[in-house]
Amino acid sequence: MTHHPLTNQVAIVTGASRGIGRTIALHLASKGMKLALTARTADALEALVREIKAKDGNALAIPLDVSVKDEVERLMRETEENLGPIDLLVNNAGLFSAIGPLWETDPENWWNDVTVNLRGVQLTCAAVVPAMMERKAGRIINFGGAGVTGPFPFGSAYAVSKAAVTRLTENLALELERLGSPVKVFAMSPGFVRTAMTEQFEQSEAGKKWMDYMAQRFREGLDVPPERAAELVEAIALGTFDALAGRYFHASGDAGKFEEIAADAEGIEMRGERLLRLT
Ligand code: NJP
Repeated sequence: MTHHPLTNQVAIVTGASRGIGRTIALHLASKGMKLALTARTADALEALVREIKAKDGNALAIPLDVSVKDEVERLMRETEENLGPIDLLVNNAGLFSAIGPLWETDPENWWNDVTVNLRGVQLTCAAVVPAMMERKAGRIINFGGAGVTGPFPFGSAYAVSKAAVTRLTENLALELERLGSPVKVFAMSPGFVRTAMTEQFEQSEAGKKWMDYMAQRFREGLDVPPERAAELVEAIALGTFDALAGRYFHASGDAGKFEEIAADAEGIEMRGERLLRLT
């Protein structure tokens, strides 16, 4: 394994059992990071840990539900006990199951999407920030998505939860800054990626009925590989965008422009870009 500035740093990746989170985990492991991997599906996490270890990486599976406070607190404890202080939290876990017009979706299902997407981020951030503040180091990346930059018809629970996560991120970044903490928080979109979450647009009854306008992107070849998200996570973990904490990044739109964006930090701040605002 080649030496990399992230080698031996500790990261938690939520939602690592499949899709984008799995790709991020493999990418960070290839840079030598020590990983705590979480999701609800233990088998898939264990298989990923074996795959990482087979390539001389260091990873630990901690299966749990990110929306349950005690379990999230256990995640932080077990990570620190087994791997060391946490340098990076990647809040990638997400759920999109309430598909359809608001009045036709099951209200419990609707709230469960919001609970996983928003409460999950709230709980993990709240659990990890005190230790990061104490050590005066650490970065957090929260996943936004459709609904952040505009409406997302037939995906209202998902949209409001992702918009809320983006506001939570800016809020938290400002709170840390005002308290003089060097801990940095960012929001990002992975772009449109073929995963179980988006394949339901082609495969489930509700997806075919209501989300064909999104499945159209597959037919037009507009989906992007999950590796773009992993590359953006790596750049954020390296501190590339520390001057832009609290703001929103896009794995596909920003690809190949990391240095340009970082160099324009003052301009981005002056123009008020990459923030959730009314125009
Ligand atoms: O989704 P998927 P993606 N507690 O469904 C886990 C965002 N995004 O990779 O618990 C703990 O393949 C679940 O594991 P399991 C998106 O909103 C995507 O596409 O075992 N973990 C699995 O590992 C999400 O935030 C696109 O079922 C829970 C993972 O989360 C992130 O990217 C576009 C959990 C979901 O894997 C990854 O999405 C965009 C819980 N309660 C944003 N519930 C895109 N794909 O195009 C679920 O803008 N998980």
